[in-house]
Amino acid sequence: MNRTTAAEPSAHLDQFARRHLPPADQWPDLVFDLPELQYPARLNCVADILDQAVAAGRGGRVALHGEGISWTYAELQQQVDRIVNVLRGPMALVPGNRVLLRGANHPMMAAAVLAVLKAGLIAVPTMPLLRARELGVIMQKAQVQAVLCAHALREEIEVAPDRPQRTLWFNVPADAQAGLAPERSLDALMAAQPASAAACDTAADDVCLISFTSGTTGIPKGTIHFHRDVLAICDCFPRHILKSEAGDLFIGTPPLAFTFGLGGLLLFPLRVGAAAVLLEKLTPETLLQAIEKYRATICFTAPTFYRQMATLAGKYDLSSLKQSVSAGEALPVATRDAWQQASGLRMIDGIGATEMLHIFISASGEEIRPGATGKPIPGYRACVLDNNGQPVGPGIVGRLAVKGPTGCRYLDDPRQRDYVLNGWNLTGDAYEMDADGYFFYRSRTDDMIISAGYNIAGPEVEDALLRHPAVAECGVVGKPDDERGQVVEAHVVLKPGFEPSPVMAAELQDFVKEQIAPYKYPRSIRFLSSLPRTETGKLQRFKLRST
Ligand code: 3UK
Repeated sequence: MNRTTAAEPSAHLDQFARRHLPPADQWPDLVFDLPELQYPARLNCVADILDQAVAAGRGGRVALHGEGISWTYAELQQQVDRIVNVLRGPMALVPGNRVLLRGANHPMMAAAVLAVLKAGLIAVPTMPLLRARELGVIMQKAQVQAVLCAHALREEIEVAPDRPQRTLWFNVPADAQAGLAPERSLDALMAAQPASAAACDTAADDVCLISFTSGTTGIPKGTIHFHRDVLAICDCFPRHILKSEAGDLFIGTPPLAFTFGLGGLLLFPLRVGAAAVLLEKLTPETLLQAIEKYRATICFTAPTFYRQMATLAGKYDLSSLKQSVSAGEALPVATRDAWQQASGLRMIDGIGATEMLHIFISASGEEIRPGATGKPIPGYRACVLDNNGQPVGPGIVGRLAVKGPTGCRYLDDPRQRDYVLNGWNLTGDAYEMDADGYFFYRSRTDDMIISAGYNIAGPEVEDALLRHPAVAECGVVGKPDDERGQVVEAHVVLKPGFEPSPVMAAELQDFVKEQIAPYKYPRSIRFLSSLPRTETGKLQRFKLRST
C-alpha cells in the first residue's frame, strides 16, 4: 500500500523535499479505496481546481471575495498566471524550490499560494503572528529560497535571520510604492508579465506543500504534502460530509497558512466551482456581519468563536447559512447547543491535523451525535489503540489511530517515529469508540489528569462548567498536588455582569458535581479575564499549568 517509490519521473529539478522525506518504512499506510481517489500519475492540483474550471466555461463565476475585491475564476487565473511568470522569470526559481508565504487572508495571498503550486514550486505558508526568530527556524528547516510577503507583515520578515535575497512584497499600499524599488514589488512585477502560464507537469506525488505544525511547544515540525493530497482532501470531507456545491459561498476565520483554512476557505470552494470570502482580522461580530452581508452558506471556525457568536447571533440575519463546521479543538456539547439555539444549525464537528492535511473524522445531518466527533469519513479508517499498539473495543479510552489517502511525512524529523506506528497515524489524542463506531474525544494523550488514581479528561469538566450561565470560557488542567498527584484546576472567564468570588467558586463546584461524577469536580478554581490561545484557536494548557 505504500507509495514511497515513484515510478513516475518527478518534475522537480530541486530534489530537496523528496530527499528529506522519511525513510519508506516509517511512512504511514496510504489507502486509496474510493473511486474518486484514483488519480492519474501526473497531475498539478491547481490545473485541476482552477484551470479546469475556466476551461470548462466557468471563468465568469465569482471565485474569491475580499475587502473591496471580487475576482471571477478567470480573473483569479490571470492573477495566478502573472505570479507564475514572475516566479519563473525575474525570480528565476525552478520546480522543487521552496517559497515562504506570509500574509493575512486575502485574495492576493490565495493567488500567491496557488501560483507557487502551479509553477511546481513548494509552498511554505506561515502564520501571520509568527515572529522573526520563528520565521527564521522555518526558513532554515525548509531551506527556503524565496519569500512572498504581504507588505503589512514585512517587519518580522525584514529582520528574520537567513532571509533569502529573493523577497517580494505584495499588496503594497499606494503611499509606500514610491519608497519601494519596483523589482521588490510583486504587484509591479506582475503588471509587466503576461496573464497566462502553463502549469508545471508535476507527478502526483511531487511535493507541493510543507506546512509547519502550529504546535504549542517544541520546534515546529514541517509536514510534507503532495499534489494528489490536495485533491484527496477536496474529494473526501467536502464531497461526502459537507456536500458542498457550486452555489455555495464559504466564509470563516482560519488563516490560509493553517491547513484548516487552506482547505476550507480556498481549496474546497474551488474544487466544486464555488466562491469564498477571504477577510482579515475577523472578530465574532465582524464574522456575523460578513455572513449577513455576503449571504455566506458555509462557515468554518473554531469552537470558541461559535460560542462567542452564539450570544450575538440574534442581531444578524444568518438565514443564508446552511452549514457550520467546527474544528481545531474539541467542541463542547454546551457550545454545540448554544450555537444551534442561536442559528438553528446543527454543527458539523470534525477532527483534522496538519499531518493529515485536513479532517478525517466527522459527521453531518442525521448522522450527528452530540458529544461525538463522528465516524471516519469516507476515504479514512480509524481505531483506538492501547499502549502496546493493539486495537481496543468499544468503551475503552486509548490512542486514536487513523489512515487514509493522506498521512504524516515529517520533513527530516525524528518525531516521525512518534506519529506513525505500524502504518497508523497517531494523532496524540485520547479517544473512545462506541458500539456504533462513533468516536468520542477525551483529551490530548498528554493532558489526561490523574488525580488520586482516577483518570479525568479536562474537556469533560470544561463542558460541565460551560453550561453554567455565568461562564464565558474555561480551561481545566491538572495541578501538581502532594497528596493526590494532581488535582483538577479550572481557569474560568466569567461573562459580563458576574463577579469572581469564593461564593461563585463554590457555586461552580457544586454545579459540576450535579452533572458528572463528583470526583471530577475542580478542587481549585481560578478566575481570569481571558484564556491563552494559539492563532488557530487552541487553548494553551501548558500556560495554564505554569501560572
Ligand atoms: C485537535 C481536535 C477534538 C486534536 C486541523 C482541521 O487542528 C488542526 O490541525 P493541528 O495540527 O491540530 C491537530 C490536533 O487538534 N483537534 C482538531 N480538531 C479537533 N480535537 N475535536 C476536534 N474537532 O488534538 C488534533 O490532534 O493544528 C483541524 C483541519 C485541518 C487541521 N490542520
